[in-house]
Amino acid sequence: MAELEIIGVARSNYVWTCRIACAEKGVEYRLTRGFPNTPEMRALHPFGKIPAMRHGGLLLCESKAICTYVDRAFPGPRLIPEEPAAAALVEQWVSLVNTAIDPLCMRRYLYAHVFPGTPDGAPDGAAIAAALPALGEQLDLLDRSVAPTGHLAGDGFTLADAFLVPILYYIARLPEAGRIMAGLPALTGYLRRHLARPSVAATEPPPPKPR
Ligand SMILES: N[C@@H](CCC(=O)N[C@@H](CS)C(=O)NCC(=O)O)C(=O)O
Repeated sequence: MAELEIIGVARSNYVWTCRIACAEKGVEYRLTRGFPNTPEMRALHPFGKIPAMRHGGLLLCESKAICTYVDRAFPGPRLIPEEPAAAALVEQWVSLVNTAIDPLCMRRYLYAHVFPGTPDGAPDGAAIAAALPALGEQLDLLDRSVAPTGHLAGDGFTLADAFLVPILYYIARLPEAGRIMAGLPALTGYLRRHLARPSVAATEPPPPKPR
């Protein structure tokens, strides 16, 4: 079978999700460096985002499409279950993570720390403060949602967890989110357990460069 190639950079939460999906399925792949908003990525993704994927003649972008393809094209444990109601719950959480949780936690809150656009490169305190009320609400929701089973959808690891864990990993290291999460034992335990999962531990990105 042709080699599968994921194009992007390891630090991207969406690239990490695709790598977790491959690791869960036991799919070997090559990670090819590709940076967002470059001509190379615009040739692979209409908006120049990462990741993209190549497999034989198939070129795909969008992490959900890539992970769903990997799940269906290869044997191994299902990341989206067969059973319609269970599958729908996974789809629901993947959608909530991608349309609400990533935009707030990563694009607004984390970016205000790491890509602040301030003259001296210091974190954007006003943007961080503005994000905190909604951040607290989202983390609280996630804490309540993972409390019953230790997973986001159903009682086993699914694609929903593969989308959420990289986001939590990044924000838990930041002071405000770290403080909020310290008061949310179910979510903290969820993150700790999933970071120890072999597919997640084996694909953990390199540590961020010191500022
Ligand atoms: N909906 C896309 C989002 C991918 C995405 O936002 N990737 C980020 C890196 S984590 C990116 O390429 N950002 C560059 C930009 O938005 O300009 C997916 O699920 O793959």
